Amino acid sequence: MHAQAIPKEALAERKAFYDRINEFSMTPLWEVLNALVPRTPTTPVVPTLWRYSEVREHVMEAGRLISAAEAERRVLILENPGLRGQSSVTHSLYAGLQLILPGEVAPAHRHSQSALRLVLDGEGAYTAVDGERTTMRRGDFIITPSWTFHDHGNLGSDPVVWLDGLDIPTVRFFDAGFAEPGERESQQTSRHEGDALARYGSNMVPVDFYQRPHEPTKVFVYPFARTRESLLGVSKSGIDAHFGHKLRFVNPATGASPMPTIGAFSQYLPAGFETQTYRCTDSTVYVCQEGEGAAEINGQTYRFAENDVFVVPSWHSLKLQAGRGTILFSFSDRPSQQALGLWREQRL
Ligand code: GTQ
Repeated sequence: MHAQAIPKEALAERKAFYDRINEFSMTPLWEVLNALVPRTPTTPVVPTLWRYSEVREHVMEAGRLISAAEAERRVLILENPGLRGQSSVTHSLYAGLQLILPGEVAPAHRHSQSALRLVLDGEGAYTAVDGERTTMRRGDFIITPSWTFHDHGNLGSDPVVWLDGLDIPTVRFFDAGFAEPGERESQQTSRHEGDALARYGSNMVPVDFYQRPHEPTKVFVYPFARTRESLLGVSKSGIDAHFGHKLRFVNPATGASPMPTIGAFSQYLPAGFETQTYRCTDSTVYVCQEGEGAAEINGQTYRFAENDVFVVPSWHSLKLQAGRGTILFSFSDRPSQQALGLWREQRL
């Protein structure tokens, strides 16, 4: 920025001035202005890939070291290498791999943080949200909106692993976090399994039901079987050059994101398909649900297989390639950015 060199004495005088005002908790804007308002987004988030084949054994080992009851939630946090120590996978979001062993319970609680689960491995677990249980099947996308009681349990004979995505860093940024334990370990169910999906998730809602635009959805499970059917259904018509066949999950009553702080998406890339380059301001966490392929992020290639998780940071260019037919789930803070009028994208 500074075209001409500044004399040494002037610099020393400024430095002495900065030291004096430092006592008053003041600091000069002009030293940091360009970093504060960059011409294009900058981020400490770095592209990262967690291979499930490499991390699964560590998740299982956690199961030998601590019970779900003692841990409350037995989770290995996926920490972005650019944000170590901050329990963050992107600047605004948290991700972790949660393990629940046969017979275990992760006790009921609620918090202002919103959560999503994507079931990766094993069968027989359930999540209960606000009085209703749902069996967790591989690929299912399940949500626990802000301040809803939730507990998890495993009634089967396999260890069950899922990916947790929460808006913990977002809520921390606003210093707006509250939490409360439930009265009992496993909440009493007040509705049969499938009630919410029948009532709110079948192109109809109860006759007297109305939601304001940003209220979270009453549908708390988006079964993979349905998602897959929709993706394959739309794939019979034209394909988008940047996204393949990509759908976003919605609150069916409003068309808005299922939860206000986290957006979720699923896309199908046919075998051999390669996307055009794309970038957007929401750092995004991807999970390979089916198939395999490669993500080229700012020119660097990451090969992924089933259950692998990878992060594409804000304003990094992304090109996806599918080996076999591939289904990618993804989530980001897009609805927060859109609500604040900040979100941008670019198709290259
Ligand atoms: O399942 O309620 O990964 O409260 C972090 C915090 C999971 C949960 C996490 C949580 C949960």
